[in-house]
Amino acid sequence: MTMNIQMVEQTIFALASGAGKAGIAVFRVSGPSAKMALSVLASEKVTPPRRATRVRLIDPVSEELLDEALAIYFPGPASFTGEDVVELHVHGGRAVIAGITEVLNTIQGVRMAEAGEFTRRAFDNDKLDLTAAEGLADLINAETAAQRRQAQRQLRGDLGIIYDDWRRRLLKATALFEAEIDFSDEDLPPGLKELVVEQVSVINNEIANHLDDNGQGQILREGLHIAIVGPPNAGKSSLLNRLSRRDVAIVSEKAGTTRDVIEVYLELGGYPVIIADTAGLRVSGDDLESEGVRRAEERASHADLKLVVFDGAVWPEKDARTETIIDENTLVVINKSDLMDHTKKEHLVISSKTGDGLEGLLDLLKKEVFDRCHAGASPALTRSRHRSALNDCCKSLGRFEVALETELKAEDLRLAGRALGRITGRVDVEEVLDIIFSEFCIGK
Ligand SMILES: Nc1nc2c(ncn2[C@@H]2O[C@H](COP(=O)(O)OP(=O)(O)OP(=O)(O)O)[C@@H](O)[C@H]2O)c(=O)[nH]1
Ligand SMILES: [Mg+2]
Repeated sequence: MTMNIQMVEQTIFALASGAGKAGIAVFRVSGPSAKMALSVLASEKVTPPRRATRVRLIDPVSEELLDEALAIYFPGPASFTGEDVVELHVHGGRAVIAGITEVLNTIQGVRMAEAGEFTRRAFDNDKLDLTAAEGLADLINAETAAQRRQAQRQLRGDLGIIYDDWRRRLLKATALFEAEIDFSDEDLPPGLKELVVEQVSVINNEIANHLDDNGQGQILREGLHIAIVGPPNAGKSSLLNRLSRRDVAIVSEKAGTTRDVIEVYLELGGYPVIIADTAGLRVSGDDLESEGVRRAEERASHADLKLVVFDGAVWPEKDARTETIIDENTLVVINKSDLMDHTKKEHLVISSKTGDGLEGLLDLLKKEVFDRCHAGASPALTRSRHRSALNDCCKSLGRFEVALETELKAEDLRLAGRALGRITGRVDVEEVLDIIFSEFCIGK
């Protein structure tokens, strides 16, 4: 682990709670001068670790009372950052916050924290790995219950454990393989090479399985994209307004009303979705409308799920251009049931006007969203950063399997391990190799 000396010597502080007026605001101070900073501010001597203590915070220059507050001292390394940490729970008014900020800023060796710096220090002090740090960021950004659960898992280290396990096993295999190269003349147990090849293939398969996930974890983190598409005037915008329970898109009896893609962020059954209303599909002489149609088709092609809406007023006439869009990721609905005398129910029939059939559509949507976001028992891949590193790892392992030269094979193994190390932030491959190697007692 490399320590940045300058960073460690400085003590940082920031408002840990959100900006603006609130009942309570929390300051966090971290670093070697944290306790000293508290003694500058607080009139009382605060010593008991991890106990909330009532203090009066005083401006040391004017001797004016800034606030009556609660202070908690977390001595390092048993703190979030691993350093000495002080938390101040103050009244959340702007003047209180400004007063305390001003005093803290004047203390020697204490400065305002930069974005993410507390978590950065926690990472530098081995309090969490990169996947956990990302989990923490996701937890803070989580908007739905399912996102919260996924973020909590990742923060707890569930993903880091999996990636680190693969990395350790790969390092071991690398050590065995290098032993085979370096000590081939000596007394090595027979069948080492075969053992490595088998282990590598097992790891490769496990990673490939993890990658083959239909993107659930990423979809859950980023939101499932649903595109509403169909012919003009079918009632797509009316449906969006119904689903979002807001008047977001303009509805009119004129065909070709919607041009821009209109997005609404919704929660369906605890899962995040982004529903997009699009322009009605048709050939148009109007440049703006044509651009809208182009955008509609592009959006449909990238959507995780398409909600195709046909116009019930002309049913069973179907629009051919819309029909070409239908695939296995499509839900088809016929809108304007109030204008239809529908006896056959082979499709979902709804009315955005009366609300008829909307419950059924919502249930179906929730089920589709669940199927696409729910990852099941094992922790899901949540970020493209992880995916690309895992792909790199698999590529290297694939090259290892086909390479003929021993030196090249060893390099492929090292590259594969390094790719995994990038995910958790453990890139000190050589160091760990040394440890494993020294335990290995070749020939002795
Ligand atoms: N009777 C009836 N009329 C509806 C229903 N849904 C929408 N409409 C009407 O159909 C017309 C078109 O509705 P929109 O929601 O603007 O249709 P659209 O598919 O967004 O149309 P474009 O944006 O032009 O592609 C409007 O006059 C709506 O009031 C419905 O369920 N029943
Ligand atoms: Mg519209």
